[in-house]
Amino acid sequence: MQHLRQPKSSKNARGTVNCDNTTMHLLQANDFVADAIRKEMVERNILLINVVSSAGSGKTTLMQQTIQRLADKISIAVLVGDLETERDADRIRAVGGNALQIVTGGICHLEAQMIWQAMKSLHLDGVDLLFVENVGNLVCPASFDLGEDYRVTLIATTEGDDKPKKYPRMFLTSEMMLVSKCDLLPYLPFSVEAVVADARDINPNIEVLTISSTSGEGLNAWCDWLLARVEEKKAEVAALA
Ligand SMILES: Nc1nc2c(ncn2[C@@H]2O[C@H](COP(=O)(O)OP(=O)(O)O)[C@@H](O)[C@H]2O)c(=O)[nH]1
Ligand SMILES: [Mg+2]
Repeated sequence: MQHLRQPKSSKNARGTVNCDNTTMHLLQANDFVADAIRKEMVERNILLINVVSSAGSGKTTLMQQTIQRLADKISIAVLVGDLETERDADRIRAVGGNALQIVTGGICHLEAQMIWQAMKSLHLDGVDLLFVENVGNLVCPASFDLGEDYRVTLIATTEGDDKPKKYPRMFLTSEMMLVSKCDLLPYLPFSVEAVVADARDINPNIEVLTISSTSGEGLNAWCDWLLARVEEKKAEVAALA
């Protein structure tokens, strides 16, 4: 089942090895807490999705749109990580979302321990879907399993279509790639075909949706995907009982 699969940190990008050094021990400790989160999410019957991307790709805007579109169908909570400020949590609360900000104080990614602590301060009773909006970059967050069921990577049309091959681990460890800001495609030298081909060369199983939080394109498909995953998780949890 999805939530019992191998930790993300055990997946290597092609042509790399894990060295038994300090970083490796840190990741092992992280995976230990990530497993505890996974178990808690099963007990609470909550789907956990880790949303990652470069800074400014449209994660918070997508969280806002998703909460508004699914408000009458499922209960969503958001943990959002940034180096400083509570701005993103404020934006999510402004559209009626249940959000808590994790201020990392300079750390470039979220770790499972941070999620574990923050979860205890978030009202999770009755929540169906917990989003983690990770700190914006395609590097460090790739290595830290947060106990998520799914990892979703946004790649904005404004970033250039060469990113999957440059930051392979993020695409290797993601189940879904959202090509965001597709409303800007007419103005940019960005090939959706090329970015999908590169991402699938790294991870043949990665699902892809092209979306725009501005025009609304692709958001119905995104919301349908989320609802299907929530239902799937509930069925898996029910089968365990
Ligand atoms: N044109 C366009 N702009 C977008 C879209 N989604 C977000 N933005 C803008 O991109 C900027 C960064 O968005 P934000 O959601 O804060 O990105 P985050 O840093 O990944 O959370 C903001 O100015 C948004 O208004 C989109 O689909 N199309
Ligand atoms: Mg944000």
